[in-house]
Amino acid sequence: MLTTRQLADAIGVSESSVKRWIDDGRIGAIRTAGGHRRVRVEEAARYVREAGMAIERPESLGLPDLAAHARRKATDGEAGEMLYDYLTTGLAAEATGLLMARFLAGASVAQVVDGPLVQAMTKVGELWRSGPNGILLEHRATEVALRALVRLRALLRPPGEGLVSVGGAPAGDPYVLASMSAAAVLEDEGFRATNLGPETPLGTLGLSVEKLRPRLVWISVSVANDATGLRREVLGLADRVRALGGILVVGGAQVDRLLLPRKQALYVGGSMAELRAIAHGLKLPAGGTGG
Ligand code: B12
Repeated sequence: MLTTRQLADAIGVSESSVKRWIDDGRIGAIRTAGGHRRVRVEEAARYVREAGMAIERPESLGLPDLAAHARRKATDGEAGEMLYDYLTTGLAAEATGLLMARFLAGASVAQVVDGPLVQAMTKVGELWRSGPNGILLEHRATEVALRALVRLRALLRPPGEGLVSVGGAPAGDPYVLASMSAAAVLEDEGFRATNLGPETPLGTLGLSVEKLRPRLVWISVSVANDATGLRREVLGLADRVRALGGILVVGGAQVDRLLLPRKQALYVGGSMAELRAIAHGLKLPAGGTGG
């Protein structure tokens, strides 16, 4: 929770302005027992994005350096190159700062992932051909990117009353970033997201569907060694999800190998932007999206 002073310092305005914006409802706040206004970091982030403000002193919000990135106004390609350098040299704070700066400047989580993160990881993916050191860098880059994503998720709206979603990557699939990204994208759309992560047997995902009754279930497929078996399992899960009133969205680098049919309540998506659009459709009044 931020004090009005901390928030004012961070965005470079007077404390009285922050108090006024709270009192006229532009910034959500709670009152302490002693009557002081306190603002959640997620609410501060929402306000900064919507008002198009710059965070001049991110350290007041406990955030890493954002100003350097905010000033650069880099394209997705340039940001991807920078991120690649941060990920492969282990600069987690810089990687976090880059992703956050773009988000706070108004990009959606989907744009941040589909853009710079995928650019950087695609380049990381060329390293393994040059030997074991490449695989080491792949692991390290993934770890650094994961830390940045976790911190970005902390800026997203607190879950509250949002629609429920759950997902993961199937057994035999060790990839962590895609499923974590899906969770962050859904949270950015106001969903409550439970990421079961990599190596989740689809039977286990099915059990959590029965328990949580999600409106949206996602599967991220980066490995499809047994495409026929996985296809069968995915279709089985799709039936279970549909029977309980939800939809299943399947994506990931290897999803095309499953040759999934067009089916009611089963969607195949190629990017985080598509996941976001599908999720957005679910929030519209009935009839908003087709099956
Ligand atoms: C990190 C990484 C690894 C790490 C994974 C660490 C971890 N715990 O996550 C490790 C070191 C384990 C690894 C291992 C291997 N890897 Co690897 N890996 C990668 C790398 C560099 C990044 C993957 C990643 O996280 N991307 C970031 C995410 C966010 O992007 P994404 O997965 O592309 O997802 C996007 C879309 O698919 C979509 N999406 C994803 N999920 C979902 C879900 C839904 C619902 C929707 C709608 C959309 C969606 O949106 C995302 C954003 O646009 C890729 C390179 C690349 N081009 O992707 C290679 C890559 C996937 N690996 C590859 C290879 C060859 C291997 C190895 C065989 C050899 C090696 N490099 O060590 C082993 C095999 C592992 C196995 N068990 O099968 C190849 C695969 C080639 C192929 N087509 O089969 C790639 C493409 C590298 C390359 N250019 O050769 N790897």
